[in-house]
Amino acid sequence: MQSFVSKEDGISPAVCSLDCPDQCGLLVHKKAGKIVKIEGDPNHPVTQGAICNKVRLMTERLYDPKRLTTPLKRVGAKGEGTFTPISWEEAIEIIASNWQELIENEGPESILPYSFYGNMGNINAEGMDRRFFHRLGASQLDRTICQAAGSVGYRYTMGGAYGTDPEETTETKLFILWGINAVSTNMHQMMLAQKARKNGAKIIVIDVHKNQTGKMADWFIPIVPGTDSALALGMMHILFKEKLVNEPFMKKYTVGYQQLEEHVKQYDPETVSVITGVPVDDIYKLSRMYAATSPSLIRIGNGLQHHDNGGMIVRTISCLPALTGAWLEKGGGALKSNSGFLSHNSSALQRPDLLKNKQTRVFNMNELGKVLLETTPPVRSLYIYNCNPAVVTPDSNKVRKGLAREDLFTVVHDLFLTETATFADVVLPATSAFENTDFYTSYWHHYIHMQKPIIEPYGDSKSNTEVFRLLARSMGFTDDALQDSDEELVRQAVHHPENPFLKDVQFDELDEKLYIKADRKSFSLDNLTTPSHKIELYSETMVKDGYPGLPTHIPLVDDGEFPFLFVPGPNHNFLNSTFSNNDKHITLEKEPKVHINQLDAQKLGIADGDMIRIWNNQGECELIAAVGENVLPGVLVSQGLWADTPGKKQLVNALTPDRLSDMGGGATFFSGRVACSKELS
Ligand SMILES: Nc1nc2c(c(=O)[nH]1)N[C@H]1C(S)=C(S)[C@@H](COP(=O)(O)OP(=O)(O)OC[C@H]3O[C@@H](n4cnc5c(=O)[nH]c(N)nc54)[C@H](O)[C@@H]3O)O[C@H]1N2
Ligand SMILES: Nc1nc2c(c(=O)[nH]1)N[C@H]1C(S)=C(S)[C@@H](COP(=O)(O)OP(=O)(O)OC[C@H]3O[C@@H](n4cnc5c(=O)[nH]c(N)nc54)[C@H](O)[C@@H]3O)O[C@H]1N2
Ligand code: SF4
Ligand SMILES: [Mo]
Repeated sequence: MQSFVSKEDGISPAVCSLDCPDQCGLLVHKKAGKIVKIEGDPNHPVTQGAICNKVRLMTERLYDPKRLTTPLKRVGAKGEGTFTPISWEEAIEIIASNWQELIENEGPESILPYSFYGNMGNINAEGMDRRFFHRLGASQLDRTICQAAGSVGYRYTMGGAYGTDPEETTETKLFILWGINAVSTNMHQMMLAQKARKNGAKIIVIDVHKNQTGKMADWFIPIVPGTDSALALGMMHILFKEKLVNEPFMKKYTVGYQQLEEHVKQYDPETVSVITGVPVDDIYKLSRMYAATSPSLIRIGNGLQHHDNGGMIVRTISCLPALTGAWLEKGGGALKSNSGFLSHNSSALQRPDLLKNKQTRVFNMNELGKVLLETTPPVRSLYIYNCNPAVVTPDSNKVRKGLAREDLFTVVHDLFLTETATFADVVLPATSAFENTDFYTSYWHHYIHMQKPIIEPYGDSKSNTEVFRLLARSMGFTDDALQDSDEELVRQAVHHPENPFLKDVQFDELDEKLYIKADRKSFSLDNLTTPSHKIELYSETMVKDGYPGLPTHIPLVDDGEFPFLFVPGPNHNFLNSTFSNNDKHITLEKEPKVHINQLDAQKLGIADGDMIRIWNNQGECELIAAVGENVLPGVLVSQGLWADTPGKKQLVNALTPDRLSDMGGGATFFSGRVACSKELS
């Protein structure tokens, strides 16, 4: 199957490969072997033909003249970006001989893979790569940059990544979009909410930035960054005090509600208002509305967990639906991630047995700068794919200093010569997802998708799986598992009888139908995957893990004297750093802005449209001030991970801390402090 790409023109169904919860069904139009148009698949049950602008313009990226077509070898200084084309044979030979030498002299753990989900396809993002590096015995990477803290926090309450089925949210009557910029980052949830709104639903947005989503809300509630646990606890205080809780539900389905009632007495609305900046009256109004409106859904975003206390924030918010019993109603409950419903057979896919019980060291991806500059014995080689750490990883000046090390042998596999790739010794050209076989599992809706290749590989590009097969052969690794075809990899991974929601899904059926919905019938509030099988308002496991057993507000880490909290999130027209190098997308996004409250701007003599300097002890950047009331005083919000551009200083991660969050070793992008001024350096 995977080697066969139809020569025929026509329209093929496909799935979006990007790291986005919506995982849209697409229709890809092909003419003379080239993709000429991408649109939404109107038959897709959830995404129903609507797609974002980014992917509607994807052909610009697929055929961008800057796309890599051959392997490259560095001829200039690291970071300078001067390369010469080489053959695949030469590229693989350089990599294999470097690694063989390193393995002999310094051991396999001197080699570190570094990747994330630039392509969400499971076999290309966490399949053959894992097999290969397990067999090699490389150091391992803890992939914590995105949702780690919140996932752990949510799991303490609910047992795993199980939430409301988004398809049922047309029935929802109250949406609380909490720390999620859904208009940009989960557009179909917004569309479903709009549909529900026609039937009288209300949309509340709780955010530190009145962005595109906040502007569409019926009620926007601005909050001080990192204080959402306090607000949720204040709501619980009112729900208990005013007897708005659903006692029979709590009795039947939860652990610890009586302790919680006592515990939240300290979070009276006056105290909470001082912490959160939310007026006392609004805390009452929100709590009463939440209790009175049913079904209610809390859509928990990833933004609000990119904080020092992000795990506890999500842990706390996810307790709320249990107080009102919102879970019992169709369209009610909470939705952080639904990936639990679609979990595949990861041990069959990743083959941890190839490690042969070796305990290799593990590095947290958020600490890449430290890992490269401070580890002994040192990491001597990086293999980077599906990821652009020179732009996306916190404290990026430190990351780049590490990448510039002369004694570090770096390979980057990507579609473009990214900022990260400019530091590589060898660059390998990657296929796009439309050139690959893979399967995809959404972390929002309940569908598993099959993707078959629609076009031939661009230039001499190769998929991730194919490169690892070549590397395995060249390294003399003879294990059959390292030569399995893409189809075999998918087949092994989707066969997962242990996941009750996918137990009946077979490869052949998926291959034929292209998407199948997980069967959530066996999901039961009586039988959650927490230790008690109930919703754990009090968690013994948390106590064992060193946290308070009850949801608690824990302030952000003291990050020094700088006057502003800096929240540099994603933007509408890029997908993390993807598209930030594509002209059409840059034009749509216009320029990198930083939102500042007018009171702060006035004090600093900053006018709307001024280029301002933002700095802290780690570095600086220059962004264009958007003055107004979209953020609270003391907060700066920027949007987008902009590409390096000559003469501009727009690398926001130069300023973000590489501290780890309270849970899961997550990132703390939004908990850093900065100063700003009109004076440029
Ligand atoms: N267009 C587009 N879509 C994307 C992405 C993209 O880059 N562009 N990225 C994809 C990826 S990988 C992810 S993880 C998701 C991320 O998408 P979301 O889950 O929406 O997360 P963010 O956009 O990072 O942040 C969401 C909101 O949280 C707010 N926020 C920050 N701190 C706090 C806080 O302390 N409290 C509250 N209440 N709000 C806070 C921010 O202002 C922002 O509006 O989107 C995915 N989809
Ligand atoms: N300041 C700040 N920083 C952030 C965030 C934030 O909100 N603020 N968000 C964070 C979050 S949530 C995330 S998830 C990370 C995301 O960070 P990354 O995972 O680095 O995501 P992208 O920037 O989209 O880069 C993905 C890269 O993978 C490449 N790629 C795509 N498909 C393939 C393929 O099949 N093979 C190979 N080899 N390469 C491929 C793309 O061309 C692109 O260069 O960023 C984090 N960084
Ligand atoms: S990026 Fe998200 S919204 Fe856009 S097409 Fe892909 S899955 Fe759909
Ligand atoms: Mo993410």
